Amino acid sequence: MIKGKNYINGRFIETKGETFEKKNPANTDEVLGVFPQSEEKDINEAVKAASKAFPDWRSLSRIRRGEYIDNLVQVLKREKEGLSALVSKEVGKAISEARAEVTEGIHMLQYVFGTVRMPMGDVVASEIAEKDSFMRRKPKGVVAVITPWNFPFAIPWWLMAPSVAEGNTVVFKPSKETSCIAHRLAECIQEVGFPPGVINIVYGSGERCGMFLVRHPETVVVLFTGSAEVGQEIRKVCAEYPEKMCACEMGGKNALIVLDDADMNLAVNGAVISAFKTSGQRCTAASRIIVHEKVKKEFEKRFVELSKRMRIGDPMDPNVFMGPVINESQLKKVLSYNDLAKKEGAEVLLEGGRLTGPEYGKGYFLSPFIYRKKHDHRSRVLTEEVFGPHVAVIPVKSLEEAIEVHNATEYGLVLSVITEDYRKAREIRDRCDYGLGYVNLPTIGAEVHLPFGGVKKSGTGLPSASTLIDVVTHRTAWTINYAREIKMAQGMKVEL
Ligand code: UN1
Repeated sequence: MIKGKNYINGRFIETKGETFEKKNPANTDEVLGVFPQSEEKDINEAVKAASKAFPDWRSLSRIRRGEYIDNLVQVLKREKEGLSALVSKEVGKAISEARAEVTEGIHMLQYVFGTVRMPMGDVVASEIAEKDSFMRRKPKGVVAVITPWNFPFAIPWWLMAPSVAEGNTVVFKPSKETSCIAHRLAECIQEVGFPPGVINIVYGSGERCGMFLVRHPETVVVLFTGSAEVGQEIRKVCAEYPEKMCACEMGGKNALIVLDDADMNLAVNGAVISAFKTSGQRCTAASRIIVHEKVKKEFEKRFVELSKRMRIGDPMDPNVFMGPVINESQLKKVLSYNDLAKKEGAEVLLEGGRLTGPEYGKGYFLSPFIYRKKHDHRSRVLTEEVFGPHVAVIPVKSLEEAIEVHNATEYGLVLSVITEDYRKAREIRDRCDYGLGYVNLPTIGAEVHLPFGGVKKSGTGLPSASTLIDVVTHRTAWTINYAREIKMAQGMKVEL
């Protein structure tokens, strides 16, 4: 069992106050760790350490900062199997998915390490021949990183790696649900020997410590991934400060669109992977399958058959496809949406519910719930994010209707279209609202060197992963005159 301590200024800090426990969602008898519930004073201490570390860290060469990242990659690679097992246990995701997540986090660090020797700006011409202008990126200061439980390894690195490589310092508050993995990250960060204060980690709830981090006058950037409701609250708080900016990645009501010419194997496998990997608890998961009437019958039959075959159980068992959901409240939320679908008149294609019995009794296991429902913009189940193994099949009569139904939610994160017709795929590409689009693939599985972020209620228009550099640096203009006199642009006269 892990006894977690806040990691501030390069040290694990003893705290006396309240604590909270983290349990294994597949077996709630097992306590995985105990952590301090941090308060305002702990946040203040962490931000102070990050502020103090900023000037020296910023002064290091970008390449030298990158070397810390490279050293971190070596440590994380060595620890990969243990980290993957911990992710699987703590989140309940299948071990192969946990390994993929750790790989994804390492990829982000490798990507960032590569960028430190790449240009950090541009040189541009001036109207005046004797002038050179530079566009240079400068770090901003202390970055607050607040992350969700569903990707406790990869998302923190998507956000922290570019932040620190560019010369910022970080205070990281993980979800309470994944404090164990954050604690292991702190140990790896300490082993690498990052200068004290460059990365600080504090545990606790969003309300009791996350919001203090957002409100702290010295956190100039807030990077948040989580629900649209919390994201919106964070945006409002940030707007009260003159220079604080935030980049929020929030949920989705993603769709897989199966057109009338679709390859059925791609459609059916793509639907199962999109809807049920990580028990549907990815912001990239598809909870809507928009299917052309012509292929609906075959698609539904095969989709239900394949979903029934999915092995559900202990996520550490390599043959298991779907583990438990994260906690009791998530489980209840999914069940209430299953009920709501029926109340809204959905036709149930595969009944889902809580699994009981010896293999499941101690965890939060759910079986998949699949239903058919015609689109209706007033329907809550067809427009609200559920975050669980709950998926709607929505029949449509044409490409036109598929596009209309796709766009009829407040979200816009991921879409996928299954088609053999490149013209139809292009219509989807250009007319649908999304941040990540796929053709003949599931909606999940983005790679780190692409932008990751959605439109509408899904994001703030500042994608993370590779493009986060735009958020954590300020683009400055720097102009030098090589002449012995002053010559102005725009034809401005300077003679008196
Ligand atoms: C998330 O669900 O919050 O594209 C992140 C994917 C993963 C990342 C998901 N690479 O499914």
